[in-house]
Amino acid sequence: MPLLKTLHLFCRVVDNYGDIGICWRLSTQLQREHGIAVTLWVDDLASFHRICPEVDAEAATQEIAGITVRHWRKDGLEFTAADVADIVIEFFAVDIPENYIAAMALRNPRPVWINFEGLSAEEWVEGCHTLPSPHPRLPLTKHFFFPGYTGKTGGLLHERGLEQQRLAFQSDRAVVSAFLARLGMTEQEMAATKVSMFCYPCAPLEALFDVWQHGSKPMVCLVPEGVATEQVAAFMGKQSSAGVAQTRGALTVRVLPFLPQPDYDKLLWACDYNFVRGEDSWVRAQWAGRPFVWHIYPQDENLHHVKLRAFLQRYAPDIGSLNELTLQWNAAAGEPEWAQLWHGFQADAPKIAKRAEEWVEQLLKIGDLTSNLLKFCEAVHMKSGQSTL
Ligand code: TRH
Repeated sequence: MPLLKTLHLFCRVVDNYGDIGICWRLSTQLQREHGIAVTLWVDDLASFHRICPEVDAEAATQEIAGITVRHWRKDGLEFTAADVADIVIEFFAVDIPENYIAAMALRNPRPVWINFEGLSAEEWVEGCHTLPSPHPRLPLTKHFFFPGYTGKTGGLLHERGLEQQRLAFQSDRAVVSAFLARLGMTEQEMAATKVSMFCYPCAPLEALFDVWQHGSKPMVCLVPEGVATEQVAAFMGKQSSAGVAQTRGALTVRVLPFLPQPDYDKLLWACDYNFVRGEDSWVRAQWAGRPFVWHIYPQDENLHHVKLRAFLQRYAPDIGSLNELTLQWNAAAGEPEWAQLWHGFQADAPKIAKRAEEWVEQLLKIGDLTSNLLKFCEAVHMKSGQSTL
């Protein structure tokens, strides 16, 4: 039996799907693999519904896959000490309600309070992971928990059995074909080089479409609905919805429905190359063991370029073509010559594919984030010795 049995996770959707995507993944893993009773407070059920169609975007409270999901409206919520969980997580430094914090201070024992941070490959993360931050007035201490790439960080989210599922899927051509056929792909498209595309609207996708269109080998680019809509419409010659495909030269662009999270994993497993973005799809592409290009979430003053370079330095310092294509994709270097960049990347494809597989092995050694998080929470709980007020 776990020492700490209940957990409240507070998620505010700043934009897009990464905030809720990560919180949902964490919640399900805590519940399924560790038997924790999770309540997920989230302020945007419509975004949640897109990655998890079981979600009712109108319900104030609902039970999904054993997790209590509560629509987090800013006002009108009352909390007493009895409402507070053993572990309280604020995601990406979200402000949890003041009256909830007051109730935390009255609870006996006090909860373990975690600020769950964003993923970065930068070195400073090791120094900040698990740091305490005492509340200025109340007898409460919050701890920072950072995902990361070394044993001195929290590691990455990774469900038990994920690796076996991936390998079984990727080694069974019939299963892969059945999955792609379900997405509407023809056999001819399946035989082409398959690329999945998930990027921010500012990505220079038209330039890549142009290179692929004039390439010598057939390529299929699979774009979930709502992604890069302008560039896709320009290629298609019209606004396009799920199910629409258009071929020009060697390139077919196919619009897919926006997939439920588990199917998105399968898409990454099925494709030869994956373009991913933000945080969660980027991590899933790493677990897919296939070559990927990351479009990082843009920040003011190009701060994200530092984070991008830190990752490339860790991931593939010796593969110039991958570095160059990724930096150009993120407008982080020079004047792009897209045909040259893509051909360089393709020429190195075997090396890049090998690195992708080696990287999975390396990451698996760190242990999964959810187990690391619970171990840390238990240690904080034991150390604080707060069995009584
Ligand atoms: O959607 P993102 O850009 O999300 C975020 C947010 O912008 C957030 O504010 C920021 O903090 C973070 O990026 C860095 O990209 P991300 O993180 O990859 O999240 C996308 C989620 O959507 C992920 O859980 C995978 C999921 N997804 C599907 O379930 N189906 C799909 O078809 C696609 C394309 C994605």
